[in-house]
Amino acid sequence: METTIAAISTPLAVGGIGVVRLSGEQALSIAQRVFEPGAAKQVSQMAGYTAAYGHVRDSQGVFDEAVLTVFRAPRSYTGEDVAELSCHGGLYLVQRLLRAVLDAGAVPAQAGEFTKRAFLNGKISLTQAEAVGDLIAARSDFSARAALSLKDGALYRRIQAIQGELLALAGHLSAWVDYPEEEMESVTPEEIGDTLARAGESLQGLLDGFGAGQLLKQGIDTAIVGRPNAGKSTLMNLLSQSERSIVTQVAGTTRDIVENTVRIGDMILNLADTAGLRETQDPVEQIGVQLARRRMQSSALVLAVFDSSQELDGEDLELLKALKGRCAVAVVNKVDLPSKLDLERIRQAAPQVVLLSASQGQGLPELQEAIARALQLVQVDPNAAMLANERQRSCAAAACQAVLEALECLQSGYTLDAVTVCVTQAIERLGELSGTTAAQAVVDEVFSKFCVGK
Ligand SMILES: Nc1nc2c(ncn2[C@@H]2O[C@H](COP(=O)(O)OP(=O)(O)OP(=O)(O)O)[C@@H](O)[C@H]2O)c(=O)[nH]1
Ligand SMILES: [Mg+2]
Repeated sequence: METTIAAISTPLAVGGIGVVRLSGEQALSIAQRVFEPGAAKQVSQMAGYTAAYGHVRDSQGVFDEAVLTVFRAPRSYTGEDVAELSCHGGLYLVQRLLRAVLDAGAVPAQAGEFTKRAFLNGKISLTQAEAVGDLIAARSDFSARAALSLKDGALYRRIQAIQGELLALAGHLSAWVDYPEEEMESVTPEEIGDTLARAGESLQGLLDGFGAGQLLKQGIDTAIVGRPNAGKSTLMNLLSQSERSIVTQVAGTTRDIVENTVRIGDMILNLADTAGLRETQDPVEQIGVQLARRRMQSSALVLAVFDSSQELDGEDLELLKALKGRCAVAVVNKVDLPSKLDLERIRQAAPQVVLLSASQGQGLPELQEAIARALQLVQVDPNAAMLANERQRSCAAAACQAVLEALECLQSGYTLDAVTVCVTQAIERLGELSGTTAAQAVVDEVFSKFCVGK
């Protein structure tokens, strides 16, 4: 018999209510042991999607008021009987309630075990289960919308469609291989080629969108660089809306890298404010400058800050050169002061140039737009089918590779056996992606990343 699992499903923190969730065959009988309904209700008689007010008790007696919500199999999150006990939120009460249900026969749920049961009971696909994790982890509107679309099955449907076509093709192919003498009027080599090419394109489309989607979800590593005193730390603070970095009029103020994650519109930027770039004798500052150069190299986006009240110097020109071919925005700062710098020179070197006063906030919307343009991410549609993580990407990449190999076999006149082998491989990889044929280890790995109680 399957165990009945229990866990605290709300954060372990002080709050209005705290929820202990039970799932499994014994969910209602265990709930009955710890919950006393207020009215003359019987827990065992409660229908699905109903709630009852009452009290919770353990061996010491009644310790809180609670509401019991009942979900009957298969119409529940996990597909099993589910009971949710909501008591007052608070570290002590919720843990005491959990202990009470464990004493009454439940076993502690593993991380993600509720969602894993939903998957094993066929309530959701593996990609939809992953979406639940993504939804919980979402830090921006884009991430939340992308996760919701994954949860709604946008990716699953796209994968199913590709898999369906390949399965039909594999059927034709194996008939052909098994009965070569029969006339196969239904498919021609051209049609096989077309089907394979379509599947390949569809998979390639998903793979192409992966990088941009990931960047938007996890944040874009962004280095703020430039000469000492250009206003890098002031820009950091402006974007952070707080005094994150120390700002002084002393050139060489910032030494260590100061990091902060900020949300700008739909984008998450992992900002790094760095030491001003210059030749210096100060050993501490030297290390800071080295760190700054290295961070600039490893970042996906560079915000290069120039002081418009100063003429461009050698260091500025070096920086402009280093921006070539990079995803970068030249930020011409201190435009509230009389301008001395050669703006044309910057415009020639950098594709995105923004005039800003970091201390006064003027030019911030333009900076946001320039960043979006530099990243060319504005056209990523969070509602479209999108690969959500590395696991999904590698399955899709392997499937795509197999499809291309099938196409190659077909075009170079190999036997249809060879084509069939490749198509079968592609189907298997897609099954792994959506979870229909995923190995136990893969499934376990997916759910181990969840929090307990989900
Ligand atoms: N007028 C004006 N002053 C600014 C502006 N932005 C920054 N400053 C001033 O410029 C000076 C240097 O600013 P910081 O932000 O510390 O410059 P930084 O680039 O971080 O300098 P280091 O850390 O030394 O490399 C401070 O006195 C700021 O108040 C601006 O937009 N307008
Ligand atoms: Mg600074």
